[in-house]
Formats: sequence, C-alpha cells, structure tokens
Amino acid sequence: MKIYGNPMSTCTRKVLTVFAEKGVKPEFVTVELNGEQKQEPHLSRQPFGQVPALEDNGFALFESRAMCRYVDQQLPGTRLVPTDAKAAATVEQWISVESANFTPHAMKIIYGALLEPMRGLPVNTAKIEEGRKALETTLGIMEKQLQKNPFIAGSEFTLADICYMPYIEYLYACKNGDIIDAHPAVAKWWKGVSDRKSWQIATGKAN
Ligand SMILES: N[C@@H](CCC(=O)N[C@@H](CS)C(=O)NCC(=O)O)C(=O)O
Repeated sequence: MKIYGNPMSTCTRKVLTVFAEKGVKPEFVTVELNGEQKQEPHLSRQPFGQVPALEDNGFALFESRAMCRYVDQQLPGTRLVPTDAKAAATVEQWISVESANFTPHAMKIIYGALLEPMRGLPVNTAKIEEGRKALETTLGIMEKQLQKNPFIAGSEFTLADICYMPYIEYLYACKNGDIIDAHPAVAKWWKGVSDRKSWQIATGKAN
C-alpha cells in the first residue's frame, strides 16, 4: 500500500499509527504542504487538495478515518476496530466524538497558537480561548470515561484512541497541554498511548 502524506500532518500520522500497530511500513510519498497538495497530480488523489491519500493496487481512497478502517481490515494482526457489534459501535461512538466534539476545538487552539504564527500572523488569543472553552466540555466527558476504562472505547486500545492522538500531540506542541494535564485520567491515558511504539514510529521518533 502507498500513502501520499506529510510526516507532520495529523491525519497522515493517524494512518501511519495504524500501519505501525500492524507492524507494516507502507510505501510513503511525501506531499509538501506548500501548495503541492492543491495541484495535480495530488488533486486527482485527494479532490480537496489535502493529505493523506492511499493507493492499493489501483484502489484509491482519501479521508484519513476511512483509510484507517481500510488498513485495519486489510492487514493481519490485532483488529483496531473489534468485530463484536457492541464493541465496534462503541469505537465508532468515540470516533464521532473525536471528529465532532474534540478535533474542531483542538484545531482552533492549534491554528491560533501555532499554525497562524508560523504564517507570520500574530497569536490569535480569541481563537485559542474559544477552542479551550469548547474543549473543556469534551475533556470533562473523556475524563469520566477514562476514570472507568484504560482506553477511550473501553478495555482495549482501538482506532478510537489513535484518532485523538495527533491533535493532543499538537496541543502540547503549541503549549496548551495544560488543558490535558488538568484532567488526570486523560493525562494518564495520553502518557500510556503516546509511549506506544506505533506512535513513536508514526511521529518519526522510532523506526
Ligand atoms: N478530513 C480529512 C482532512 C485532511 C486534512 O485536513 N489534511 C491537512 C493536513 S492534516 C491538510 O492537508 N492541510 C493542508 C490543506 O488543507 O491545504 C482527512 O481526515 O483526511
């Protein structure tokens, strides 16, 4: 399988973590996020001009969460989305929380504190505060869940955990990790999942 992505991209890292959990290294083609992603040939792989995109023997796929599910099903090894209907639905529930109630708020903070300043704009305090306030509700709900369970969807590490990880890494990188640390069960879970070899590989800290 071939991944067209960028090593710094949150969505690319999700997919790379799934590969690493399976012990497989995909063929990786770097797409620079300097405009290359908005031009051909990449636009034919990802019509929104974003990374990542996947190719597998003529089959093409975009959207990182769809790619994670595909890779999980195609490669042997421990399933990151369980086959049991209730367990699978619980994983999907927490991935929905991630995509609707976690990531949009986290990205406000990451844009305001890191990505806009990287483009020469001032730190956007209003955007950061808006994101932090909104994330507080979600983190409170995650805290309750993680007080009772070692992983976000229950007793096993699943795709649901992976989906949150790239955004949490960037919250720390942009010096807003205190909102994670203020939730002890979330912070403990983050420490455990981010120590996993798969995450170390996906973020270039291990081979
Ligand atoms: N929903 C898409 C989002 C992809 C996305 O936002 N990619 C970012 C990098 S993490 C990107 O390509 N940014 C550059 C751009 O939007 O031009 C997915 O999950 O794959």
